[in-house]
Amino acid sequence: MQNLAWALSLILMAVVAAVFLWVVKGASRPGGDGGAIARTAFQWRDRLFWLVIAAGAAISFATLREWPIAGHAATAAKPDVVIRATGHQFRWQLERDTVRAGQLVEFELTSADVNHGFAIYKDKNTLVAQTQAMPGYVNKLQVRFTEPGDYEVLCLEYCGIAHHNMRAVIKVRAGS
Ligand SMILES: [Cu+2]
Repeated sequence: MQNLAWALSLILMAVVAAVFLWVVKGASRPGGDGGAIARTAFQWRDRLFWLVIAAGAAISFATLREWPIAGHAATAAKPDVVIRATGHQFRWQLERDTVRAGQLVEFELTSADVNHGFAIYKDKNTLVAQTQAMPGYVNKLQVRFTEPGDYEVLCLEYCGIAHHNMRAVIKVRAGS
């Protein structure tokens, strides 16, 4: 479904771009009096237009090539521990809740009902990592806990009346 939506979006974007280029190509040049100045202005506008397009393409290519979220596809390293986790209204179900400091832990997140936000906190206010837990999808989140301690898991997506009760604890023991 997602792939179909993506393909349709690409096709529609191509159609819009083609219509746009066709209109640009067919647009008439200014004529009449004041022609020389207007022509120069239009020439500059044309050049600037293509310059902006080229700059936009180059900047997009340079900045979007690397996926900015760790733990996806080619950037993902092989984890030491995999923990399957499921969000429910209104609790977290973790396959295991104890790991060792220094291990690369991969959470495989999904949801049994609605969207939840799986967020791992160190202390009260430091967000360590987060991703969405979505029904029908498995989202992978890789985390390397460097410091031992208790890490609290909270829900970052308002998912219903007892959303605030969605708490779990990941215990990170000192590494061996
Ligand atoms: Cu929630």
